[in-house]
Amino acid sequence: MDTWSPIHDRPYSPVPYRPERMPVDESLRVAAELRDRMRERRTVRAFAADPVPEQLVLDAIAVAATAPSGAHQQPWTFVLVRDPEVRARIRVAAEEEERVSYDGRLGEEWLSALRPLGTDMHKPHITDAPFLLVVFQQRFFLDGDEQHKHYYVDESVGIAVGMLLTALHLSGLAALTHTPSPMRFLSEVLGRPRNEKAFAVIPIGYPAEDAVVPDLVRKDLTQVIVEV
Ligand code: IYR
Repeated sequence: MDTWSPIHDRPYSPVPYRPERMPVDESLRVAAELRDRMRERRTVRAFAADPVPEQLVLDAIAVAATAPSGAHQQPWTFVLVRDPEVRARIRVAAEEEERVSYDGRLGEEWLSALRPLGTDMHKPHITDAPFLLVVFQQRFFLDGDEQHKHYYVDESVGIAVGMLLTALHLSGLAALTHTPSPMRFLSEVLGRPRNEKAFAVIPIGYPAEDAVVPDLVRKDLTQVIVEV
């Protein structure tokens, strides 16, 4: 298999793309099943200690890494943090930032938007979930001393994380999209290069037996679709 390297100086050669056409009735069945399964996805904040096969996480990352990206620059790095000591340091730093945030840095409007969810500065999942994945966005590509700008980085990495969450859910796993703010400490603790910026911290595992989630209601499709 080819190893990827950035292309600046020549067009990609066109290659045929002829996926087998799915019969419409099968498409409809798959789409409805996927819709119903994805309606069961919930953000989980309490994880069971039960081990998770690492392959499930690696396969979900593989799915995320197929996301479309600006100029096909694939501006993402997935850091799978195994070292318990590193995880402990991330938790301490994240809880320190969150304490300042919840103590007022977020501002009253933001804090009242969060109140219904009942979140607070405590982030036990950072150390307690079986896996911790930290997603970084590559703001530019570093080629020795040369820098090449990346395009649509937020959009590309956001799509990749959406695909990751979908893959995890369809594999039977639960996850939390945690965005401590500011996240600069993650680059330091994880030793990431200067072209990378933390995007999200994603604990992964099975929900704890006594896990609860807020009684949320999703918008009805009539509230999110406009047909013109
Ligand atoms: N980053 C904080 C606050 C927070 C912000 C939003 I917007 C949320 O949807 C949830 C939490 C935290 O993780 O607690």
